[in-house]
Amino acid sequence: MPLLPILHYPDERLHRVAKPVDTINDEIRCLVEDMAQTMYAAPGVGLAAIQVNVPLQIIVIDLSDTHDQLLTLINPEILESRGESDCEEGCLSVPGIYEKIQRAAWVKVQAKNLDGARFELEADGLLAVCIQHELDHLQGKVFVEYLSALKQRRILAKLKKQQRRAM
Ligand code: K1U
Ligand code: ZN
Repeated sequence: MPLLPILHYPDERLHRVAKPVDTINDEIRCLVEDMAQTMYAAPGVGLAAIQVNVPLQIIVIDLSDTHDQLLTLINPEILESRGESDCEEGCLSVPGIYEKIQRAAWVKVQAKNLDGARFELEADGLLAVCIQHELDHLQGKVFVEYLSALKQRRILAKLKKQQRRAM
C-alpha cells in the first residue's frame, strides 16, 4: 500500500472545492485504502482526499487506538447541527499547530459508504469535530482560516521556518 504525500498549508491546492464521486469503483476503493494507511502512518485520526491532492468528496476517520474502526464518508453532507464546542484541533496539512476552534457540538451527517449505500450518522465529541474539520477540507477550507489575521501570520511564519529547517 503506497503512502500518499500530504499537501502542506499554504499550498493553494488545499483551497480547491472537492467534486462529488460519481461511481464507487475499484479505483476509489484503492484510494480509500491508501488514504487510511497514510492517515494511520502520519499519525492522524482523519484525512480528506484533497489533502493527498485528489479533489474528490472522500473522507476517512478512525478515532480508535487499534486502527480497526475506519469510517469512510463519500459525498458527505451535514443535515443538522446543534450546540457549541470549543475543541483543540490539529491538521496533518498544518504540522505542529494546535488551536481551539469553535464548532457545533453535535452533527447529523449523511454519506455513502464504499458499497455505495447511503447512511446517516449522529456524532458528538471528537467525532463531531473531526467530521466538521474534514468537511471543511472538502470546501477548500483549512482550520487555521478561522483564526485572526495575526494568528494566521504567526502560523505561516512558523511553518516557513519548519520548512526551511527540513530542507
Ligand atoms: O484533517 C486532518 O488533517 C486530520 C486531523 C483531524 C483532526 C484532529 C483533531 C481535531 C480535528 C481534526 C488529525 O488527525 S491531526 C492529528 C491528531 O489529531 C492525532 C494524531 C495522533 C494521534 C491522535 C490524534
Ligand atoms: Zn486537516
